[in-house]
Amino acid sequence: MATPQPPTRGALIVIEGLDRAGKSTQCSRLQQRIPNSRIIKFPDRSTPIGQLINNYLTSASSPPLTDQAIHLLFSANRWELLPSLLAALSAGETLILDRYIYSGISFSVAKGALSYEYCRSPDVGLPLPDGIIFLDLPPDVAAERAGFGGERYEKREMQEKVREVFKTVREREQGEWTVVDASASVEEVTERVWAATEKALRWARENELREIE
Ligand code: DGP
Repeated sequence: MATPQPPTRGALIVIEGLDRAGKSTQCSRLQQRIPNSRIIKFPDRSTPIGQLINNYLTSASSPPLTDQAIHLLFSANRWELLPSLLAALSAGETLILDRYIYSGISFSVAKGALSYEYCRSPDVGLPLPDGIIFLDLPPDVAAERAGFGGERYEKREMQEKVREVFKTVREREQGEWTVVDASASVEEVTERVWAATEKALRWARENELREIE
């Protein structure tokens, strides 16, 4: 009788980009195509830590949190979900993350007061994605999309800075990066995102999950 095999692990796929780049749409489309998959959105505003983050983003915290405090809360929000992420991956579920540590570094560095090394350090030890897809969109195009402008960071100048820092992040951070021009049609973006995802799914079938160093 054949010995039952443990399930192969799920893949960890990250979609990153500026605000209004189309991340949520692409995450849903991926989720529809990948059997046994789930979207995890960061920040997860439903937890107590996530509620503090939500208050900050909607300018409801008074006095406002310092740059250091909010930076560490964003990271803590990822760490608090880690046990459930690892359990899902080892049960064979593929996770599609809508933002991850790369937003964490880019938004905080873009504010100007915190160094790159400081910003990346709290996330060291979290799982390294099998593929990171960056939806690239000039901030002036993003600004024309519906819904732009409501929250703290959704200002054109800030988004320009974030886009610049993301370039450094893509050069410095390990992992398989794919940049997709998000100003193309939704269908074209979907196909490019899918091509990168297929590679990540293959990688995950053949390789152990690693940690961010
Ligand atoms: P979203 O819920 O995806 O609209 O993200 C909320 C805002 O917070 C958005 O402007 C991007 C920013 N953001 C997301 N993750 C982080 C993070 O880890 N650190 C910082 N400083 N900002 C983040």
